[in-house]
Amino acid sequence: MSVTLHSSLRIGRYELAHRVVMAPLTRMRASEPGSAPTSLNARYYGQRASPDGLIIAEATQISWQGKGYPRTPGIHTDEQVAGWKGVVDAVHDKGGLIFLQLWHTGRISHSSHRPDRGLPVSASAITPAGQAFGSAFERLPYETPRALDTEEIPEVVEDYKRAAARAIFAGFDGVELHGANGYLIDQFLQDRTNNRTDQYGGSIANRVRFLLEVTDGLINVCGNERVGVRLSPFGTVGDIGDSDPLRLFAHAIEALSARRIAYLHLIEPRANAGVRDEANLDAPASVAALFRRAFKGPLIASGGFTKLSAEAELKSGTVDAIAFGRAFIANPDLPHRLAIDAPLNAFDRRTFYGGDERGYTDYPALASLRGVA
Ligand code: 8OZ
Repeated sequence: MSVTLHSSLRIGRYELAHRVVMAPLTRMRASEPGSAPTSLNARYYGQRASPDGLIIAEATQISWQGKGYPRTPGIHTDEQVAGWKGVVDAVHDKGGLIFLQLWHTGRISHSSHRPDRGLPVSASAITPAGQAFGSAFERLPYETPRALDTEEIPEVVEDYKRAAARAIFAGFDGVELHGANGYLIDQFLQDRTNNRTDQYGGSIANRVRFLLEVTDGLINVCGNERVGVRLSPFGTVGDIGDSDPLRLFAHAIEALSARRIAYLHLIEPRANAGVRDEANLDAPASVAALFRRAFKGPLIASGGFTKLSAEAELKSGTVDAIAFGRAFIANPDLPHRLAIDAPLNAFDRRTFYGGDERGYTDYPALASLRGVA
């Protein structure tokens, strides 16, 4: 029988009932100050949970230094851990699984997000093109980041490990390392943002070192079966780029494969198109197809999939699961709707970031549309 969105799948130590994964989605609705998840956030995730279905919770900073946007949550204080416990419980109450995405924004930040007003840090002191978000959602010129000293890098790795330990303590089933979209890990990986001359810069092996040290740190804390990694080869978000992305990402992905992590999560570069900047016309049609053979474990792809295109990908064997973003924002019961070919609610882009329950917890499930309690 051929694989569909509703065939089961083993991911690490978990047996998923279906392959409709909720993608990590920044919604900027944590408490401020404090950057802690709230009961509204718990309600939102609980609505989107399904029995043995996987949710990857939104990008969550590992430290104040890693914070880059207003009202994004953290996992480095007791208050944040308590908030996340509420989220995890709401998902587990419905029999769902939830991983937390661990995030350091690096240079895609602004000093105003940090209690100590320190400059953003990065692999190198290279200013991004574009504008930062200030703490009141205003747009500000990016600052030139401070390059991390070689001796500081183990401290950042420790921040990732502490965040992972807190995530497990809060009850998460695993963690996903955010290595995508031009944030800190990507800033080390790609040569547009990394001109270091120490063991973290120069050769591909050196630029991949930080990703692997962090991954090994997370494996140390959680075990390889509870660690996933998300990458965005050929992406352009965050003014990122590399002179040889094919060789760079093949090297990174083979090294992750050897570590037998729970899954690899790739963002298709076409996801850029129409959403943010222009599409990268140098990008391959499918990075999942390109790197499929380099990674031996489960592969999740995301980026503008519909049921039709998702099932075609699964059937062709290019990927093992599909992560849905915008469709999950607007359809709390997305796995069920896809299973029965029900029509989908349309999403409203104006309420993606910031605000309250509107455009967040008020998208109706089918049952309520049909008048069932
Ligand atoms: C949208 C707005 C802010 C951040 C990413 C975490 O692109 C994000 C993000 C998305 O990975």
